[in-house]
Amino acid sequence: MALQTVNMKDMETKLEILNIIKEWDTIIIHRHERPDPDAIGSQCGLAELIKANFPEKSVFTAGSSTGNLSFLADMTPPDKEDYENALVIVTDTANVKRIDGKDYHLGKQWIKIDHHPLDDSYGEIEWVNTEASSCSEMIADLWITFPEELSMTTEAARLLYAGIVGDTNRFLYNGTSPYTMQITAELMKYSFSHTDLNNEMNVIKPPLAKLMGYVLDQFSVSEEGVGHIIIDQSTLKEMGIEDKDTNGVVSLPGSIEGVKTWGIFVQQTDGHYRCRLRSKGPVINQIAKEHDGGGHPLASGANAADKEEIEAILNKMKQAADSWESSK
Ligand SMILES: [Mn+2]
Repeated sequence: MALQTVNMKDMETKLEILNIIKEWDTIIIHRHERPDPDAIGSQCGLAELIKANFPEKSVFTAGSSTGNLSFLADMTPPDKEDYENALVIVTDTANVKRIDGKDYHLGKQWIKIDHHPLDDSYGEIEWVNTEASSCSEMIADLWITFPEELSMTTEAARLLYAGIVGDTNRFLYNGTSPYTMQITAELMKYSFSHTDLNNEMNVIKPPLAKLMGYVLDQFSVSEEGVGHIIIDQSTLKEMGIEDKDTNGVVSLPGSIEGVKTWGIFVQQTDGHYRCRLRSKGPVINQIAKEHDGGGHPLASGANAADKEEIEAILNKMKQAADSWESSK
């Protein structure tokens, strides 16, 4: 097994995390709300690894049910008492307020493992690797780094593979590195069916297919190359779609000719708009930060109180697109 070259990055932190995991009998793993495959893959992949290598430990996975992604894993939630003598690990979650399962603070020790830019420090140990494609890649990296101490299982490999495929949009996003491909190749040596898994991840429910049609039809692009669409509550209701299902259309506008950066603005039940900002070059996370959000340079989330604030965000994106164009 094992790669020829172990990733030496963050070696001390990885060793520290492995040692802390060994010390605790009870380990509770959290991830972010509205989970995506990487949130579940990193959380449950790590849980599988720990359970397989340290069978005497009690390992729990906390957070709301996984809904559409239950083919990946179901949660094994702890009771409140389980936190009394537990290590809490949070994966794939940049901000404390996005942690799913609000009892995380009851644990006795706290570790953060994440690949988002470091906005909100938390945990006694923070392992943040913004070069990793996904948090699942980081968990696989932990395994590759300590192959004598951690052996992989087919189920953990399946979960970590799903997380990497999810966060890289099937290896298309710029976070995909040669190391991502090497790690994925190692995971593919385990005997899960990646074809079945990919097929399951690619299933689109009919209401989402309708929304995709709506987005492609109604989407507009400015002369600066900034695309946007606003989806209001009445449209969601008409199509029988909930906000959480709109994830499936976020990458869609990226393939329309001339689009450099784009925003999908979905009205929430309280009237405000959840903004998903994406980019093929212009940096947009600073804009997201100025509007109650944050994230990666090319993929961020924000919030807009009303259409005027959406307009303000779009104007900043136009400036970002222009200055990116002139810096080329
Ligand atoms: Mn992620």
